[in-house]
Amino acid sequence: MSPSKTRLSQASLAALNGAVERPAYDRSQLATGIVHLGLGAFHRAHQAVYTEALLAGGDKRWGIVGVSLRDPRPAEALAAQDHLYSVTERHGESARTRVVGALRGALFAPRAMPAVIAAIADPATSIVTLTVTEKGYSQNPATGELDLADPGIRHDLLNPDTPQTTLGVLAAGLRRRAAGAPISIVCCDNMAGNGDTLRKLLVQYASQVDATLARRIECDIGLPNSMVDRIVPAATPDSLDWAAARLGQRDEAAIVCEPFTQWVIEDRFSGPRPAWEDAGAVLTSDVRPYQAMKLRLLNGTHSALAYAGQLCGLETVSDAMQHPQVGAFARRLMLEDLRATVAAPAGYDVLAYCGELLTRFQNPALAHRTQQVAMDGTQKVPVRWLPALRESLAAGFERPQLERALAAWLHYLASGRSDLCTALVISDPGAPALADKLRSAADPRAAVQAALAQTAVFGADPWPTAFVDRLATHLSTLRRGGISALLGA
Ligand code: CS2
Repeated sequence: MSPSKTRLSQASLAALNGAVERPAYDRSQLATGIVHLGLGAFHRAHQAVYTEALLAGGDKRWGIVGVSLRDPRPAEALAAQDHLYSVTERHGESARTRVVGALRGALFAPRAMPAVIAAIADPATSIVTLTVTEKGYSQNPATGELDLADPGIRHDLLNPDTPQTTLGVLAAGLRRRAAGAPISIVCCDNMAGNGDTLRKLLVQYASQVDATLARRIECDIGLPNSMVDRIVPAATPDSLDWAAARLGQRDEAAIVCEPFTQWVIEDRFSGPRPAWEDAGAVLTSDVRPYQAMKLRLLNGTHSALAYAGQLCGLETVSDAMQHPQVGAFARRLMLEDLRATVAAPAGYDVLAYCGELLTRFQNPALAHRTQQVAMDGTQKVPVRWLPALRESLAAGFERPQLERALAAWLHYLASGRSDLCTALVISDPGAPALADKLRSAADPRAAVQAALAQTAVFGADPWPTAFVDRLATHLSTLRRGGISALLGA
């Protein structure tokens, strides 16, 4: 079959390959009830898919306007195809493809700020959802407070009507909103207490701009915590070609992800909300146990697979799982060290959850690159590894696999090369400062001490000397023999 040149659009829906599911409802009847900030693949494969089920069920209030804050490409690709895109769920040989119609608009904020602010201020909007990644909140990861030295925040405090940051955009929209129009903001990023954290940061930001707004955020706006889960690799030229063959049309915003999906949301909204529970979300009074379980077991193990995988020259998470040493290390890290730090949410079998995670990581149909998961480690490690490590050390427990993971990350940052001597692409704005400290130290012990003194990553509380010694031993093993020496030891 020759590759199709037809681009996915409203007019081309009828011509899609037969097995592809498509919106059966009238998209022109949708209202915009949701504004989403962070128009990456994750939102489109997760919250938008839950919302799509409600639209298909006849509740027309919840069309979505998506906003990109930094990257113009998603909004451009989506605008060229009437904001339609496909999601294919793949595991092994099985695949299910549907076209999602929930998106009504896509804005690139730097070019459309008045429209973004107006969308948040519109009384018909009663939900803002967010996937802006951990670094999108201008938070000092160690103190948890708003980072007033962040250049974006400094810009926005001086120019609150033309903001650049997530907090600045939210505050500008909320300020223009009538006080009596209730709204909820649902943070969908991988952070513990994500809604509570956002409320604190938004209040801290708003109190510098407008005291009344700060009070409204504190008292009137729903900011539920939520736990989101679905493995959604970034698209590649290959995944776009694969999707085009399946659709019979080009979709430059196509997503290929895993079938698994989970969303646990704290039932603490202000004003109307979509009945996401009808689409499989769990609404509950306490999300924290779910967040801790997911952040530590899934994301914690994912990061370890990413750094060990990068050092071994392994391109994808499933390659890393198949590698004898790296795969065994990841299993022990999850099942022995991290599992011991997790209290199961009511009715949960944590061992079964771990088994399912390991199967998901092995999904051979996904090209989930270790380089993608390795990004932004200075933001992720303080959420995924350090709380478990601190709690364990304080209670007198060693976590040998977690310590090896931490040493591997430090070595990855300092060496910038895999064991095969290929240069690694490290994408993390916080990495150079940490890498400099590690590199300029005289020996492994001094390097570990200098790294742990980076309070923005490791916090201000001192670390036990025996722990520092163990990390230093691991680092010298890594310097001498690479990751295989560390994992083989
Ligand atoms: C991953 C997550 O890139 C990463 O850091 O650990 O994006 C992970 O795939 C999702 O949280 C799964 O829900």
